Amino acid sequence: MLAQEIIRAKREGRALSEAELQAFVGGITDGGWSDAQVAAMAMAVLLRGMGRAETTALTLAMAHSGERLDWAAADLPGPVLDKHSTGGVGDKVSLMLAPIVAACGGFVPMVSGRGLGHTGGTLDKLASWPGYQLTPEPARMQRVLRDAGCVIVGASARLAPADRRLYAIRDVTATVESLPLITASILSKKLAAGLQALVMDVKVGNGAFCATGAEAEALARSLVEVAGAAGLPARALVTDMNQVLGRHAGNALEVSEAIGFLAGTAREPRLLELTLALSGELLALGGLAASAAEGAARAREVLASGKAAECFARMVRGLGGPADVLAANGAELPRAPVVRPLPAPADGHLGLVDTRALGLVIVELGGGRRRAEDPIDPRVGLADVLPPGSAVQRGEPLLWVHAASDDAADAALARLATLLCVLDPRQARPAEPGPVVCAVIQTDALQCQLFSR
Ligand code: IUR
Repeated sequence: MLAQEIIRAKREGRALSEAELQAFVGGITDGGWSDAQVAAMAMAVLLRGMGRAETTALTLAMAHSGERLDWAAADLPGPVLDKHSTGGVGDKVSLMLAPIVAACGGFVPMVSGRGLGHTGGTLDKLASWPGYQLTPEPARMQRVLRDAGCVIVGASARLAPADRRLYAIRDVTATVESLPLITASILSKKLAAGLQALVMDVKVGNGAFCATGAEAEALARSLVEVAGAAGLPARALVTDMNQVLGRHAGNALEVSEAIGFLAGTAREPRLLELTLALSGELLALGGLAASAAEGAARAREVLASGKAAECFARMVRGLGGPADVLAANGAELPRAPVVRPLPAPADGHLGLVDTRALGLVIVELGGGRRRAEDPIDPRVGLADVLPPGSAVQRGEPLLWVHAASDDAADAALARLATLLCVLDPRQARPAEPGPVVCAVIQTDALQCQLFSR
């Protein structure tokens, strides 16, 4: 099958056969297709689209392009479950959801990515601890999963290798924004990880990849339908990303917020609501709760009892992080040498904020990457960020900048002063943040009870 003939077929808008899609993925994986051919195909898909059956065939071919994790031999006494987020500023939900689901009887082998752009990656957050093993040997990963119920690690290059090459080419050819290619990219890695159910958090808003509700819903539907067709029961929540999620954004700051959340010292209400909602959906999908509401109630119980915190501590210890992460309460995390407030310029209420721009301030501080090979400074970020709509008095901190130097703090504060505006209540109505969970997307055909209770 000639690559150029397959590209031509898609260019003309024809639906590709399973065999043609397998040839495409095979060519990506073994180098049989050149970068130019892969890029031309990506552009043809972006312009012509793909039906659900095509997207499913592409996703499965990519999932089978390398190693696949198989948990059957591990004989785990519960379902293997996972979560994916399309990424947001301050989104540290995975750090809490994995141990919550573990404490409820699930097993969560979470293969996470590094961040690129204005949203942070879970892996970068955990890399804040110097000893934490991001890519343990498979035997260690299995041991920690069995012992703690969850293990958050980086993807091995051998898992869905077709996605690695295809994503790198999409990234430099303006072909990232293709629904079928995004769907296949996200799901191929999750399918290769051998899951039994998946919950997805599709973010919408000014800090998200999807700016509008319609875009987010289309992506959520594509993900849920293709996952189902590929044999992976899945649901997606469309959730708000028009403000920083939780109080802190920045790697070590977010880990410290997650520890406080699990230990019960501070649970920011929107972060709590979203964490419970996603956990509840996943527990229900995995058969560990009769409904999402019952799952959320169970999640609340294991948070209150400290069981979720124990699972997190066991995972961190098992992967070489601090021996007792809860007792230390984040003390081992690296801290920025410069911490400065952004004072409110006047009395009033905080207006809506460009969340993506806040994320880019963290990148400028050194807490994110511009290019894949950039190093990360785990210490920096924004702390105690007040939510839009907050009533503030002149001089009160709107947030705190954690920076590596005075110069970096000055530059961040100057930029932030233009992003966070305090409105006079006599002239403008206070901003009213929308609900955290905007929609739940599931396929009616899928009633998945994997494990009888
Ligand atoms: N995350 C992925 O894993 N793949 C994609 O294409 C995008 C985000 I966009």
